[in-house]
Amino acid sequence: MSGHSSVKRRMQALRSALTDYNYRYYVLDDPQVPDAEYDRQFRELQALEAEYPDLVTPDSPTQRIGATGETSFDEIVHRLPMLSLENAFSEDELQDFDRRVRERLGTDTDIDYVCEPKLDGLAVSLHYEQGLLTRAATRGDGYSGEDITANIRTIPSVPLKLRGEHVPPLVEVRGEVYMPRAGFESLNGLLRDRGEKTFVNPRNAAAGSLRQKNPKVTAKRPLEFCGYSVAVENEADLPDNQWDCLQLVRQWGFRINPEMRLATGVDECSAAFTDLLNKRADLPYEIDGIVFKVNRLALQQQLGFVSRAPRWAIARKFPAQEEMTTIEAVEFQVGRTGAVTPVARLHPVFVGGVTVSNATLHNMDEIERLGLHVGDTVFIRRAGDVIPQVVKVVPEKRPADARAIVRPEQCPVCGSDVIQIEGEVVARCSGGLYCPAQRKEAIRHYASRKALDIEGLGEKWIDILVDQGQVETVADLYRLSVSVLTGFERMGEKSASNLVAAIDGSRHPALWRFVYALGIREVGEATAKSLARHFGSLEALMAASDDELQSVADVGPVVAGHIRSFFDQPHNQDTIEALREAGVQWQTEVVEAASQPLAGQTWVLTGTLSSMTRDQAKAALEQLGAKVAGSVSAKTHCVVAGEAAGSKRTKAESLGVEIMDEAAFEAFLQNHNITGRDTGPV
Ligand code: I6G
Repeated sequence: MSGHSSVKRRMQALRSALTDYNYRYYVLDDPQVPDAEYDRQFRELQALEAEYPDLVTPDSPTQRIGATGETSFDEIVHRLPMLSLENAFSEDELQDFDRRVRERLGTDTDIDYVCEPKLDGLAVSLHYEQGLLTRAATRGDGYSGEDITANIRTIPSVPLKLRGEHVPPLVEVRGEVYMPRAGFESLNGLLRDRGEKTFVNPRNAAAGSLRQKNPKVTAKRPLEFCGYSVAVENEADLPDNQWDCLQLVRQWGFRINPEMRLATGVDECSAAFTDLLNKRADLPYEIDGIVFKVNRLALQQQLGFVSRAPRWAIARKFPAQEEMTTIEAVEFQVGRTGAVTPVARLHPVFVGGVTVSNATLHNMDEIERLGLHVGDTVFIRRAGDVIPQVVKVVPEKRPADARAIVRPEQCPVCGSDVIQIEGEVVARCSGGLYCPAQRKEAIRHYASRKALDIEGLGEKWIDILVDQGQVETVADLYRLSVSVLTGFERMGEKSASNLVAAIDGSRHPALWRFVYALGIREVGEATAKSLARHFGSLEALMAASDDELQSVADVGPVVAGHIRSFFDQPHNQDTIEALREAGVQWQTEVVEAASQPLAGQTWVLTGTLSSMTRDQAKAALEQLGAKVAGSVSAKTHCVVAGEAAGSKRTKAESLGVEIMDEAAFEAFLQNHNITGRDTGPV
């Protein structure tokens, strides 16, 4: 007796929770639980109702085909109800389905099934009268849906007129409206940039896009349509099996799913399931399972329907890509380039086929946008091979002791200041030369060709030297000896002495190369050259105020901020001092303002020059103070056009920008006492 009443209470709780979830999902567009959780509770209620039929109530969410949507679109009553599909969550459930099909048909022979990916979108019904699209409806509660004709007409893969000569007078094509992954990512990126709420998944995005009051908004959304069934008034107008019906749908101008295939018997269905599951991450759209349909329409008719689903079809579901869990902590990681990234530590959860216990949070803006606290219940999404993401917080489930998330002021790895320049979303550790997290990247950059050009010091050696504790900062490179290096496996005497010689040869770099080699954020080759020219010595650059830095061409407030915070870190200062002590002596530059006649000007090189290389021409122009850009604009001062100059020359002509041919350019350089082949450091 008490068992019966506790079952009754459980059923009541499930009914009320499911009704609430439906309302949040369909009316408020704001799901409160992931689909997988909804499905679990729905199935639990279904199972209890099957066991205790006297406890079924007419308002139970199981007693309707689907859920009611918002009523602000006109209502359309479906000619034939739009059913849903029975789900199979295991191999056993699929085998059971096939057995039931064969039992009902009274046959032992293998059944032919059409296997089709189940797109994660929204089912819609399209009506064509005399070949013309006349109305489109959502599934709604299965008996009537919403009139979304105006929005559907904006989807390019929906034909407005059916192709072909002999189209039946009334055709209904059903299928899925969905948003491909790439479109979903760019839409969410756009919404994020605008500080607007993003969509949890492509299906949510497709639903939100279809329910727009203004079709112009829908038209901008990357929606697609794929057909999966067809009905006509006179059955004789259709082939006698599902496969051929879909070929006809394709001939009328629809997209049908290219992954569709035929299987004979349930074992081939299982193989199709495994194949598709393996392909899932590579498909350009999301799928949540595979649908198996008895191919012959006569057999479909014989099987008929049960409550809300056809007996001749089943959806074998894939592992859910969204689940719910809680945030146990948020930690901050430092990447190779110093980016300080928050990472959520999760209560482990099985999602997208694996157990997940960490999720990236990208940056502090993302945490703010989500309104995330430690202790929160969240939706985790793991789609394809991408890193698991937190896509939604459920504020109703926030515990009283939830904690706000604060970005650390100091790098959790090296203790240097963490800097976030205004207008930038990423916070960074400013101990670039010293921070262990950035060590390898700092050394790789220092040794790279455009920096100190230490030949032979590639990533492989940097890994070994750092991992073996021989090198912590770039200054340690100068202490390496042939005997230390030959101690490593696969390092012969000759390559060891070559590497030591290459390191030794880097002791007297031009100032700009040294400044570039420090790896200050956003200080590339051109900016390093401008800084070297302007300040003449490292001491002057290190002591420069923010205003002085900003007086240099190319240096705005952001770059000036990066330079200042780099030189302000004691660890970076120590490393520069250690370099000096190790015998590294950058050359001081004395550059008179008068020798920079092109200062502030932007030049463009195009076509082939016969007397010098592109790099030589660039170096010569930079020596005269010009910035060399890759494209022509109204701000370009002059274009040097060599042989076979093309569109850049044409653009310069149309903008009235001065153009110099090779002879004029050579004369120009000679006038300034420069030969194009002079590529030495400026
Ligand atoms: O919701 C659905 C998705 C895909 C379907 C469906 C389908 O075929 C590939 N087929 C039917 C018959 C139904 N729903 C009712």
